[in-house]
Amino acid sequence: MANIQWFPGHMQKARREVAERIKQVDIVLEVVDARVPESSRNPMLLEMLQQKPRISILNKADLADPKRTKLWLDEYANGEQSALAIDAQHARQLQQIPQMAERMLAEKLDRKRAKGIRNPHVRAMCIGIPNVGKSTILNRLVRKNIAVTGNRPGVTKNQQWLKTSGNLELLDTPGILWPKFDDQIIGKRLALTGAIADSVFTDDEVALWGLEYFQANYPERLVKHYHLTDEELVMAPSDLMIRLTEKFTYGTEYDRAANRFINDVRKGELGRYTLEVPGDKVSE
Ligand SMILES: Nc1nc2c(ncn2[C@@H]2O[C@H](COP(=O)(O)OP(=O)(O)OP(=O)(O)O)[C@@H](O)[C@H]2O)c(=O)[nH]1
Ligand SMILES: [Mg+2]
Repeated sequence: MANIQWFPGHMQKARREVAERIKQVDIVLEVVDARVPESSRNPMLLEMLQQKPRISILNKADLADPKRTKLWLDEYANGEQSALAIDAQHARQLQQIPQMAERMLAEKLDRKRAKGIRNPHVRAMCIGIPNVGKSTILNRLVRKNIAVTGNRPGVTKNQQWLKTSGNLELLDTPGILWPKFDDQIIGKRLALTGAIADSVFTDDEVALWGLEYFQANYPERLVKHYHLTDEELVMAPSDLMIRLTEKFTYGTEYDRAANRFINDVRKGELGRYTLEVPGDKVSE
């Protein structure tokens, strides 16, 4: 369910449900897209967390620019925010999740052990905007441990705790929240990666923004993939789009060219990329 339309009623319901489930866990796994780590965060999660510990999981790291992923991880570390970069699709770095959770909850677990609980569990849930990979993470983590631990007090009947390795128990239903919509740049970053419905912006708007971003940040990728000359590389994005349309032999079908560029970016044809770095301004 990649492209939910969020209406105020939906948001309120999602918020209520997530707030209810947060109460049941020891730690929250905030899943974001490593290509847009800030823009793919839900704006309200922080206040919903109250005092609950959180690990920010930069998923789809296989698609993101590794240098920039490192910048982001350093930024989080500086802010004393626990964060991990993983590739759930190919099950890379996943075991860091239970390990980090146990480290963060060491005191609480020790207290439980002191009370005689021999093998205390860590309860967690994935939270994030649509399409960031919450279900993939959940499935990968429980792959060999589908066994359900049964009903426990305080857990509604239709929710189950799924066992993973490392004493981690995951709530079976991830919390789906909404992205930040109120900002044009954030919206375009999300649109270019395919995180929000294609109806929010026109292909033309998204492609022009994306072209400009790649011209400024990854010019060599444009040169390599579209065989751009030096002169083409510095054209105004709208002129470059016209030039690309010609190169694609699409006549005057600019929208078709815009759509092709967007799909090339999303499919990774232009390489691994990240559309924001720490400290980027958020408003246009
Ligand atoms: N390349 C890559 N793709 C991923 C990764 N994780 C998930 N995906 C893909 O991203 C898409 C969305 O993954 P889901 O796990 O369904 O995402 P979700 O957050 O559960 O989405 P909703 O249920 O709609 O909220 C799927 O096509 C996955 O195969 C990853 O680490 N790398
Ligand atoms: Mg899902």
